[in-house]
Amino acid sequence: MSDFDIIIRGGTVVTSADSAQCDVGIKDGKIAALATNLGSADRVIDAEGRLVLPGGVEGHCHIEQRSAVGGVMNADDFYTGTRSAVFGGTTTVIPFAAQRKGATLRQAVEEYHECAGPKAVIDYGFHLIVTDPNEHVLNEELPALIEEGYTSFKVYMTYDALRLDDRQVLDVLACARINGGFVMVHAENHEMIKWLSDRLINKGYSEPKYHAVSHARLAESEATHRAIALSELVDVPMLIVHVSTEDAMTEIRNAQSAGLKVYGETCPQYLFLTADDLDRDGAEGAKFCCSPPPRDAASQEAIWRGLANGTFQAFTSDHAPYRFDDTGKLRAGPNPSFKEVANGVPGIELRLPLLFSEGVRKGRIDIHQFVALTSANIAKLYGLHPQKGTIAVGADADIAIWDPDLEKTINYDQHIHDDVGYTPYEGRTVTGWPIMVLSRGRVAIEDGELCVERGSGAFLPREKSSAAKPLGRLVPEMDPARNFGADILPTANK
Ligand code: DUC
Ligand code: ZN
Ligand code: ZN
Repeated sequence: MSDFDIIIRGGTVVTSADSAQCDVGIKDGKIAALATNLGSADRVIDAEGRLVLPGGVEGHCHIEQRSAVGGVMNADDFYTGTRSAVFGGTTTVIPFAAQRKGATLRQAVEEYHECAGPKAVIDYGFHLIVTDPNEHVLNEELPALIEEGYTSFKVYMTYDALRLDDRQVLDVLACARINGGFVMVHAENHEMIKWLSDRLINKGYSEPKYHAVSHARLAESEATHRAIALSELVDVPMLIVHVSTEDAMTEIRNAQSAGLKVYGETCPQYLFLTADDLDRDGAEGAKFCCSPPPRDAASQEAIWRGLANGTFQAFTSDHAPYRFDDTGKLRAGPNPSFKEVANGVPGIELRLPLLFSEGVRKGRIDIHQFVALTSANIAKLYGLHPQKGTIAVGADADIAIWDPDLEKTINYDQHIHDDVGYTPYEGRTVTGWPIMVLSRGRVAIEDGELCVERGSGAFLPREKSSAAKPLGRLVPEMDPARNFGADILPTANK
């Protein structure tokens, strides 16, 4: 009998912390040894000249979810969404189980499990989206679901169908503090966006490009500032998702400098697209409508700085896929107003290659930062580390073997495996691709083929994250020693 099921031989093994020239021994789906001269295996994979990286952990994607604008169904189901992810070197996804208004969180979780179980080809967890934080949700459902491994949840400060007001956000934060949940926030000022949208539409400015005008930069930075203030008031950490502007990033940076546990996430669309993409011919601009919208070259440079200097912990795709037809972006007709276009761009497959090519190859970040931003940090933030996000003895054998020099000019039909029908990154030349991917020790991608079955991905209940632990630093008004003894801080026993 062989010592291992698989040995990956001769590659450079890289984690968020280290690089080593060593072999990887895999047994029963786990990494069993890291050394040279490992002995025998049923299969030896030659990784000479290759990088052996932890598989990507996708911390923000929407799969089989309906849009906030118009209730449009995502283009990808759990088969095509996870297939596309794994072709791009990602081995874990954490999409959302979104509470429908009037329905329970439990119903959402059950519905998304029914979708994912028979279809996912790689491992998955679920964040929750809380749209109705009523007493039952806050006191019964969320505490129970957190204990069952749904340890993170997103709240929206905008969208009529999803938004919470500040008081509701505070209620969710209090619940997170008491139960060890981790809160993600979509931070945009709802009234600013609505007011701008109404004025634009009333004056006849309805093409997709005006989406970028309606979602003003100030709407993002103001809401980011406010969200951070709410988090500080309750002393509960928070992650601001899909940051697109320098000003919002600076709010996060300032909070971090002040010692607050505020985390930041950004996405490829804020590095590689601009508002000018929304101004393409006809309705083409609708392909690039997402919220917040892509901004400009100066914003892109700022976001790169935030990736390099550690302001951002997570680089995710925010894959929110809609077809460019009457099932998706054009549901309201061939020339929809920007108000009628489902918000979101696809990117789950190109997330890693784009960052590798433009970030690592061009020297903006190093390879360890790349692993941290795309895999290790996300696994840590969401309670999956060290099972996911690293190459270490005992971790799941989720591994992407990269050819750092392989160059491709992106062509949707040739290179992309989602069900969207287009990529916003068409025609861009990218250097460095995952050429072989293992998921829990199974060869998932080889020679450009998917080698794992529908439904073979496993659900991942997640631990409570240490990132979610309160700082223990109270503002005076919450501190009984300084607030005349008022006992109002949400804690586990109250
Ligand atoms: N927010 C997301 O997180 N994804 C898509 C659209 C949106 O507003
Ligand atoms: Zn969002
Ligand atoms: Zn999203």
